[in-house]
Amino acid sequence: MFIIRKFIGSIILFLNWILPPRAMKRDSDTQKLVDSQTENFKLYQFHACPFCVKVRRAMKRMSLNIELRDAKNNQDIKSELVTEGGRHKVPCLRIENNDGSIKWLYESSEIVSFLTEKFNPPLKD
Ligand SMILES: N[C@@H](CCC(=O)N[C@@H](CS)C(=O)NCC(=O)O)C(=O)O
Repeated sequence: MFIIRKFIGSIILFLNWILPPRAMKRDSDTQKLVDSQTENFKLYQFHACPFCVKVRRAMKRMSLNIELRDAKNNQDIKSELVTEGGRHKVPCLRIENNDGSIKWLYESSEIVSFLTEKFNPPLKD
């Protein structure tokens, strides 16, 4: 099972590498503003997890510079995720709000929707 997972993970990483998403371009002031907004976000993730690759690709598409935290190999980060977030499940986006409150957002689709709504909302008529 471990070997199969490792094999699938490697294929996903390889496909991700040969088919990188196109990053959106913003003018530098807008990108700085976006960077300041994502400064308080941290993505807890595993390098070869397909759901994490999905979120990282969405981040790349939207040119979001969000700190990645390795919850597989780094024991401190892993226990932070479990004790503060509540579950050892990745991906998980740690969102620190301006008032200091913290939200731990699990589920890749939820994370992608949250980021898309905030940084790449669909055009309205
Ligand atoms: N439905 C979840 C699935 C996430 C998931 O299954 N993540 C796996 C890694 S690929 C995980 O965190 N497993 C916990 C563990 O290995 O301890 C999502 O879309 O985010």
